[in-house]
Amino acid sequence: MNRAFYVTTPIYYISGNPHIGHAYTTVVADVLARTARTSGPAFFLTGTDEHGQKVANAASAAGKSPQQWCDDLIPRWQGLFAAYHVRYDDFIRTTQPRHERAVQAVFERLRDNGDVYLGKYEGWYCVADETFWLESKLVDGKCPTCGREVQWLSEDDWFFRLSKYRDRLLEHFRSNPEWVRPRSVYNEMMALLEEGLEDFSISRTNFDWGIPIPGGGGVIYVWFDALLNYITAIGWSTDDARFRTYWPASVQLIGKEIARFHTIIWPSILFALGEEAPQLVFAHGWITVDGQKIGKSWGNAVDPFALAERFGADSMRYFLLREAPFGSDFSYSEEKIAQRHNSDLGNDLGNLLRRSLAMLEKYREGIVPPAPGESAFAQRFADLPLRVREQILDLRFREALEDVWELVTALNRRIDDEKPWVLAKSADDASARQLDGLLYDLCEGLRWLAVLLHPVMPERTQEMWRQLGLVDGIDRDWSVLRWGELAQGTRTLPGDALFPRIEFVSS
Ligand code: ME8
Repeated sequence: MNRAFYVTTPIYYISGNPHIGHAYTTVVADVLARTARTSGPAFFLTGTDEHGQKVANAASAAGKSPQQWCDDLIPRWQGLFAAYHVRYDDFIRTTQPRHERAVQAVFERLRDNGDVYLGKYEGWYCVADETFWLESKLVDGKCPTCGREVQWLSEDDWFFRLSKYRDRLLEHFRSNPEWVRPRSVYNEMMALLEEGLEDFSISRTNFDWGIPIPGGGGVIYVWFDALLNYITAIGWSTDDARFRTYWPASVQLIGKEIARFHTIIWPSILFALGEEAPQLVFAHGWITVDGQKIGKSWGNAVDPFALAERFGADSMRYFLLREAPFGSDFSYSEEKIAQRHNSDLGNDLGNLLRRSLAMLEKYREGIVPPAPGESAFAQRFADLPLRVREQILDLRFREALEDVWELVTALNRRIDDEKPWVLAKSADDASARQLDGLLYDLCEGLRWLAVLLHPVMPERTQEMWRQLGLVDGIDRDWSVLRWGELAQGTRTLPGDALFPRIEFVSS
């Protein structure tokens, strides 16, 4: 079946300014979507989570209505993604009527089939995390996740029959050991499942900033509302053909702190609706500063706009994907970003382009010479595009970049070994042919690099493409990338440095 690739990010709480952690997940999704699009249809969804008490409180502190407050913040979020060269297909806001109507339809469907029922809720609640807690889970009487005070709630609520789906979910985990990655998160979630699951409240009556429960009785719990965005955006209940094209999602990206919502509650809601669980939920690690997770409420949030401005969005994207194996935490520092920018990007890649085009200019008037024909060099890299695509779509970004860098290194080494400046001085035909072959391979290698790095660095690779004298085709299908396709006679257009050096003075 020709199903489209569908990737999602969490929808972010709109209650504050975006930080680098939000850019991280969204950039990763963008890289996946751009890579998938080279071989078929792909759909990339992100958005904002706009309901709940936290948002209502923040709006009221700012003296605005919650809707006004959200509307005022949206440009900042969308601006962040634009600043990081993210190209999503849809941006869902949970206050949009398309979403609200579909969430109400889910509620009614599950109430009709008995998976949603009326009961009494009494227990602890953390507003900052919008999470209910059992007494036994509290740490010193406070929220175990964020350490804040919790409040006691006692209300008549609608409940979701989560307990009913435990066995099915356990079976799903057992027969699909790769559906939650990394393995550490899978194991943690399995342990929770083995402990047992309790039904949970999905309605709130002590505030009204949420989707009204059909027929009255408060508003729908913000997580129940938010999780459904992944299917309301693609036409669940309104456009079945579209929905079936995309669901189940290929990859749902999340930070590991929200794994329980996405791997236990979310698939159970889907099962209750008669739908399949997503194919993969990947719970990635945290970007930390001094060992602490970066978060908007922690006072250590780093302004992601300033970072993109200072280092360039594409260098930031490269750093985020290259710095750590995807899944692990990693610490962030401007020094590390500057190092990646200056070394991998400036010295290795940027200089390769600059040197190659300068030599072509000097020795062949900037015109691409004839292709050398079959070579061991071309042979060595023949499977690189498909290998890299597989690694990216398997979320092994660091390995993919390391493999691409083998080509960067090999091309740089050929310049050092074959010494074009010596070849250019000798008058014999063999040297001239060797120089032609080398210059051709350098340009062809750079063309490949632009193609393979395009999903990661969409803007800088476009500039490489332009300097190589190329116009269309940077987003071509990687499976038909062949060494030797670069046309003889192409006029290259050397330009400014791709990654100008950034002086970094550590404070
Ligand atoms: O949890 N490192 O929204 P949120 C890496 N609205 N990624 C980080 C990060 C960090 N330090 N900090 C945040 C919510 N993230 C809910 C989600 S989904 C139906 C509802 C990223 O604004 C990471 O993807 O708190 C994390 O899961 C997400 O932002 C949390 O965003």
